[in-house]
Amino acid sequence: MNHVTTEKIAVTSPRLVCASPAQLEVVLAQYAGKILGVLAYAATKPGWLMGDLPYAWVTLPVLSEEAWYEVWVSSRAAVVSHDSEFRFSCDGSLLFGSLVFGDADTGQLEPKAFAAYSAIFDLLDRMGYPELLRVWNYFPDINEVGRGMERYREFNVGRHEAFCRRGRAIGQGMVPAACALGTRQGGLVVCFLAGKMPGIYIENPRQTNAYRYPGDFGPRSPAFSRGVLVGDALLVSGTASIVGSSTMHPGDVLRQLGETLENLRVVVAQARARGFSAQDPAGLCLNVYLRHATDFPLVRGRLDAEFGEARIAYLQADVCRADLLVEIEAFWMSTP
Ligand code: 3EB
Repeated sequence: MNHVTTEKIAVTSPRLVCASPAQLEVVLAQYAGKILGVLAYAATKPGWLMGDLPYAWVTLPVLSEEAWYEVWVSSRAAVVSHDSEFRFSCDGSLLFGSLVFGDADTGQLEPKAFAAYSAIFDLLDRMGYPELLRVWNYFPDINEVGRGMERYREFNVGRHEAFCRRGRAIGQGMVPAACALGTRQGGLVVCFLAGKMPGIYIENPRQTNAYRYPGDFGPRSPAFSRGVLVGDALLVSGTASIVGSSTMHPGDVLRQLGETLENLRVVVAQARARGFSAQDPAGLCLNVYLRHATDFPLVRGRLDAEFGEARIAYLQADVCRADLLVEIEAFWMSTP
């Protein structure tokens, strides 16, 4: 007699705890054993040692604090492992990892992006967490022209190629939520959240799906969705002043901000139609990336009025199109 057993995997919802340098030690102690990984945003190398945890230092100036830590947490025990170039942690439902290629400021970015994504896919397949849910991409000189092409476009070619070579269809929209920002130093930093089960991938009807952007934005389209629902948590990709596939309001940061907020509202509305239910602004975390530090007071004024209780980090970064002045990514979880 044949017994077909289907393993039932309880999906965990990721949690995000944001910490200033003064809060970090307490947060790490409070969530010990459940931490998936840490993104450390700081212009100068943070002195704090993360021990064994998967973590990445993102070399961006933080405008609102000295440094800013995103501590990704599971509701279950998370086990840290090492495997070739990776440090990652798994909770039976989610896997978080980071990959740093030290020399991304020299040479071509396309093969580095291809190698990074290929290595990530190999790890996920090997570990049995095949679904890429959310990716954070940071590398220097994103708007500089490399070998005949802007480096962000080179990055897109390598990323796209890695998806295709590993048989991961892009055209059906099973692509992770993501962000891609330019740093001023350091290598290619890629952090990723993956799952045993796919997420619910969200698109924005005001915007062309990024994986269908026309060829004027580069020879290969960027492989990301506008957001992903993982359990009851919503992870919104880097969102900017783009309607259709065109940049709106070049040169005007406040109007770009208004367009970005409208795009964020639409992504959240799309997620609600697919079951997202968090309402409490205290469960909302935003990263606001500004091309020019001088725009910080103006943008903060507007966002303070818009999002009272949310945790907001302001970072100075190059946005992946030279005419974009602001980009916002969001995480929203239910509060108990
Ligand atoms: C955009 O909407 C703005 O290449 O992974 C936002 C989020 C952007 C992710 C990526 C790029 C990426 O096209 C740029």
